[in-house]
Amino acid sequence: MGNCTLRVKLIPGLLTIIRKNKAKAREMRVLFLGLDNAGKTTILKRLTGGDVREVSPTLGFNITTLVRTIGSTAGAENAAAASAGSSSAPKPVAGAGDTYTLNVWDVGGQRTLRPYWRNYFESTDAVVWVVDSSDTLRLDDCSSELRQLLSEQRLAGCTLLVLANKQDLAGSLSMEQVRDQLHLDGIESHTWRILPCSAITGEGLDGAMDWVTAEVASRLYYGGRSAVNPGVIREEARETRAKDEIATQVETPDQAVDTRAVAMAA
Ligand SMILES: Nc1nc2c(ncn2[C@@H]2O[C@H](COP(=O)(O)OP(=O)(O)OP(=O)(O)O)[C@@H](O)[C@H]2O)c(=O)[nH]1
Ligand SMILES: [Mg+2]
Repeated sequence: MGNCTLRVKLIPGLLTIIRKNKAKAREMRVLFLGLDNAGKTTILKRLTGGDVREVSPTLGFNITTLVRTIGSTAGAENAAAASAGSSSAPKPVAGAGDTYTLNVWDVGGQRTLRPYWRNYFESTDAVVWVVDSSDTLRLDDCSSELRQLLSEQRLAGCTLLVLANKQDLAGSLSMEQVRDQLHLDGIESHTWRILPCSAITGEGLDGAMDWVTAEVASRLYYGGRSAVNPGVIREEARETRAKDEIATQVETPDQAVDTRAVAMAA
């Protein structure tokens, strides 16, 4: 009986400590999606200092951990200022100087793999939608896949960053042209930005990742759009997430690759 009382008193205390520690860890889950050949894996290779010439189509998914420190103003605000579209004005960078761990899921975009995307939706804080700006023939396909994604209940409330990739290629559409072709101005369900980049030269990537990190951080950790007590919300989300990740790995196609690249990107 005495033992039982002690346990009842200890468990809530332990839970509080665990919650506080997890909140301090400041993690976020980011999903990299887009049509095949858009450059998702190459962008992540570039951000982690890997060899961008050694990239092959992703047949399952890759998990990459990015550790990023938000700049005081430079990256995130410049990115916001350079971007087009979202009606919200650039806002101060939440938690400048704070470090965040981004658990990034890079999922293969081939048509046969797209039905599996839904296995990765749960507890996603941000979607990075990568576009091959030189692939003008598939922009309609790209647009309708994005629409479908944004209508997903489990992605409601997450931040959307659209990357107009391959800006180094002559003949690529500009960021504004990609924004128009994808009808981004009509998006009211999600906070979004479009930014130009090149995975090959690396241009635009840091600013873009700073923006998405700052945006998610402001919501999760600084009382942005999200409600009270983000630490508790995060803890609950994480418990669900752990269960989902186990399920996801079971449901992923046989060819699934799980390459863990841990990078100190910031
Ligand atoms: N010129 C140029 N080529 C790029 C750029 N980004 C990616 N590529 C090339 O585009 C091809 C596809 O890149 P991936 O990173 O494999 O594309 P992905 O989106 O991961 O494709 P899936 O894994 O099939 O979904 C590769 O040959 C890359 O070298 C870029 O910014 N500029
Ligand atoms: Mg890939």
